[in-house]
This record gives sequence, C-alpha cells and structure tokens, in this order.
Amino acid sequence: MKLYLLKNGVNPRRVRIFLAEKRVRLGTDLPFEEFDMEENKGHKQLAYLAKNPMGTLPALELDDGTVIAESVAICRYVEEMITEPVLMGRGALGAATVEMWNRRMELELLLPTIDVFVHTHPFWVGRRPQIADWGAARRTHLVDRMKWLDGELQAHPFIAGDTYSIADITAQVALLTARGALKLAIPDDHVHLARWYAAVSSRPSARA
Ligand SMILES: N[C@@H](CCC(=O)N[C@@H](CS)C(=O)NCC(=O)O)C(=O)O
Repeated sequence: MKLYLLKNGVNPRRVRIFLAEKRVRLGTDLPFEEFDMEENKGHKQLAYLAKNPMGTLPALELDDGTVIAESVAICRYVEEMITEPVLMGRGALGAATVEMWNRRMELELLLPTIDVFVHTHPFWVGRRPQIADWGAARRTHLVDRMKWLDGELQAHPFIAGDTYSIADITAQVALLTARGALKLAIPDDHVHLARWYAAVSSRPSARA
C-alpha cells in the first residue's frame, strides 16, 4: 500500500491528520511519496496520471493496484480497516451526523477558503484563471460562516457533537489555511470557535 501526497496540500493534510489520529505512522506503517507543486510536479507526470488521471492528491494505492482518490474516500477506507478511534461516527445516526457536518465543513469552509486562495493570492497568478470578484465574494461567505460556526460551537465541544471526528479535521485545515494563506484569523469575539480551534490544534495530530 502507498499513499501519494502533495507538499503543503490542504486535502493531503486532512488525510495526514486522520491517519495520525488512527496512530498510523507515515513512512513506518504506510509508505508514501510526496510531490511538490514547485519542483518535481510528479503528479502531472504520466506515471502518476496512470494511477489517478485527475492528477490530484491525495491518493491511496492498494497492494492490488487499486487506487482510491478523494480525501474522504481514503478516510472511509482507513476507518473500515482501523476501527478505533471512531472518526466517522458510530451507528446509523452517528455516521449520518458526522457526514452532515463534514459536508458542511467542506462546502461552507474548505471550498470557500480554497476559492479565496486561488482567486486572490499571488501564488496562483499564471497558474489558474483568477476572478477577483469571485474571490471577494467567497471571502465574505467565509467570514459569514465563521460567525455561524462560532454560534454552533456554543452548543457542542466538537463540530459534530461531543466527540472529535473527521468534521473537525476538515474545519481545522480550512481555518489553518485561512489564517496562513488568506491572513484571515478567527475574530477575537468568536470565543467558541477560538476555544474549539485551540483544542484541535493542541492534539498531536495537528503536527502531522
Ligand atoms: N476533492 C479532492 C481534491 C483533491 C485536490 O484538489 N487536491 C489538491 C491539493 S489540496 C491538488 O491535488 N492540487 C494539485 C493540482 O490540482 O494540480 C479531495 O478531497 O481529495
């Protein structure tokens, strides 16, 4: 089995954190290869495109050659193989609740963060078409959703309820990127969001 990653990639980071929570040590328990957007661009070479024609990361190659792309699909596979700690919900209601929150964190936090980054950051000039108005609109959306999430976290310690889950990981990488690449930190008056962010950031997996 081998995991393909991209240096500094937001989605690869989700899988790295998920694996760390499952106590899987990259390189020791699971071989991996990390591509670099700036240097080798190995994910755009034929060898990788033959495995994942979309040329995106992460991807998990199984021993029989099967390739699982999409961060959540990889996490689902790991969740089924390593059942504890549960990160994708226990039972029908637990799994549905975590899925609901993880989708919300993808659609309402992570995708807007990536949109603002791609459409407004100098790194993407010449790499992707940039539409400044779309970037600005998505920034407004992201700010609005941070406020919404602050309100939600008044009622529960973690994103999907009382226990840490993949939804926390998705929100964590989104807000990490917002703070770093977009210079959009959690506002001082968002005390519940700040409390949650401090809690997830202090877990050992945050350094994965
Ligand atoms: N929906 C996919 C997104 C994968 C994706 O776009 N990954 C980015 C890194 S965060 C990537 O591979 N970018 C390289 C490129 O598009 O050339 C997932 O959740 O894994």
